[in-house]
Amino acid sequence: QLRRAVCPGSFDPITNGHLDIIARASKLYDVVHVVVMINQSKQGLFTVDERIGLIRDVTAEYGNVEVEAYHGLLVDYCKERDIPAIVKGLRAVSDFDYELQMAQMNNGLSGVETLFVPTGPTYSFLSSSLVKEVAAWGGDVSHLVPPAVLAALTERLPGKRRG
Ligand code: COD
Repeated sequence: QLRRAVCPGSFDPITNGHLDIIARASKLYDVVHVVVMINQSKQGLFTVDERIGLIRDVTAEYGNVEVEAYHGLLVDYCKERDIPAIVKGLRAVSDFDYELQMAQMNNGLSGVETLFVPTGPTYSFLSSSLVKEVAAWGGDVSHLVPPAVLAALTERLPGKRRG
């Protein structure tokens, strides 16, 4: 049986921090499911389909990453596909509190395990929301996101430059 894990998130958009975790998970598991969890109360910069397209684009080289969207509880996604593990990145102590709560809730709901991978130190300050804010003001984010994401950001945010 193939060993599978899920890397869930909003991925609005995917950053080099996400990609680092996905790449490392792809070495540990036979198949990594990257899942864009749909949150209807959160309006994204990119549509769910656009996010999926970008993730597929930048993870294609790993060869064992599958990308899709899911609307519902993460534990239900795992149960439907018989996936026993969630892999999450931890950036700092500030992530730990909320991530621990979710890990314990998810384990209590279904028995699914959460494994934490420490972020690469160069990505510990990196989040999709900061990337969007810096890019919106014309700041350079080329070292923080893959080239395809940089191009998508530049196209989506051209009018918001400072001035
Ligand atoms: N370095 C390392 N890891 C990172 C970095 C970075 N710089 N940035 C992000 N990550 C990792 C983290 O593990 C993070 O959790 C994950 O990538 C996704 O990040 P985001 O910002 O795209 O996504 P979030 O934090 O909005 O995702 C939250 C979930 C969608 C995973 C969560 O809300 C969820 O599971 N929702 C589904 C509904 C559900 O089941 N709710 C009950 C939860 S108990």
